[in-house]
Amino acid sequence: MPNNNIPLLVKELAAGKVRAAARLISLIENEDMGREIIPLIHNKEHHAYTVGITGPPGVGKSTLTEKLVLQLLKNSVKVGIIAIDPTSPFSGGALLGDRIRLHQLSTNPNVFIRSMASRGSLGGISAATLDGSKILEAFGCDFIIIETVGVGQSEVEIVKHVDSTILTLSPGMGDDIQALKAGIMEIADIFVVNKADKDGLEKTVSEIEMLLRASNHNNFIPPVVKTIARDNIGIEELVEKINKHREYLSQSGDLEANRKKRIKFELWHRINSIISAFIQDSLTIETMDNLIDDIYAKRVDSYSVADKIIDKLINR
Ligand SMILES: Nc1nc2c(ncn2[C@@H]2O[C@H](COP(=O)(O)OP(=O)(O)OP(=O)(O)O)[C@@H](O)[C@H]2O)c(=O)[nH]1
Ligand SMILES: [Mg+2]
Repeated sequence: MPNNNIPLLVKELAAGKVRAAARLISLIENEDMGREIIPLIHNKEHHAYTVGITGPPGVGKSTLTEKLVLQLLKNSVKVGIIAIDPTSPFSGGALLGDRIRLHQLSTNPNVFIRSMASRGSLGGISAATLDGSKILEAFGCDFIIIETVGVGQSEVEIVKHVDSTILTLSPGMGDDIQALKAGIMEIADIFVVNKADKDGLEKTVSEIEMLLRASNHNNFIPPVVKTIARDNIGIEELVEKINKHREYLSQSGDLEANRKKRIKFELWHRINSIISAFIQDSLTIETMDNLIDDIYAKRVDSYSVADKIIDKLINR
């Protein structure tokens, strides 16, 4: 029977037991137990640096992640990887996880790999993913890499939750790059053009640089790194650029400011969900139906009804 003794699991997590980390993340993801687990975690000294890797399907994000992690491990750090699977009714979101588990990282004791579904509503990234990365931080990871597929608005929400965002593209994506203009160009901290062995590399790089010049980057100009992830080429430079961005964030004070912004966002999300659950619990279906009838018949308006519901709850 799987272990559900949360205090014990949290203790084992602090001691670096992989199985405890895995079990706790499952409890958070599948049983919605973040509320029970996260308050028990007290690892005040340790901060993990979080990196998001996003980009269109098949550009080589997982290959890049693997090589990046191997490079980071040279400085003997502990790395956590969360691969976010788009939840599909067919795959159940397990496909990427299976694939990523196949490679050589999965046997390294300093690497923790986890695949999680993208369902949920913290703006594209699930609340469970955020709690999952808290578990990995408590587990002692120095770096946490989150891989997400896609360049649509909801997928790139990842940037609101990590310290550095890497947008991965590949040669021959002319039209796609044009389409990226809105939003993502402004949010990526580092651009990677992977599959640099393919035709059209320089064209893609110069298109990105052109768009970058036209967009809004005041202080930190995102570098464009060419990689051949498959052959481990360009990865050292990528690590260098990540470290540079990290340094910039630390020195400018943005690292702390951005993290506090994320805490604010998360805190409001929690407050809002607790309040709505509370209000929903306090309203019977019958009361709700009556109120709807009243609004329908124009006896009253929805603003006044909402105010009344809140007033009643606060003053009772
Ligand atoms: N030619 C070439 N192929 C590469 C390179 N890097 C990765 N690939 C190949 O590209 C394919 C897709 O790689 P993945 O790492 O799975 O790409 P991904 O972006 O994680 O894919 P999804 O998670 O499915 O979106 C694989 O067959 C890789 O071997 C590269 O630098 N050059
Ligand atoms: Mg992948």
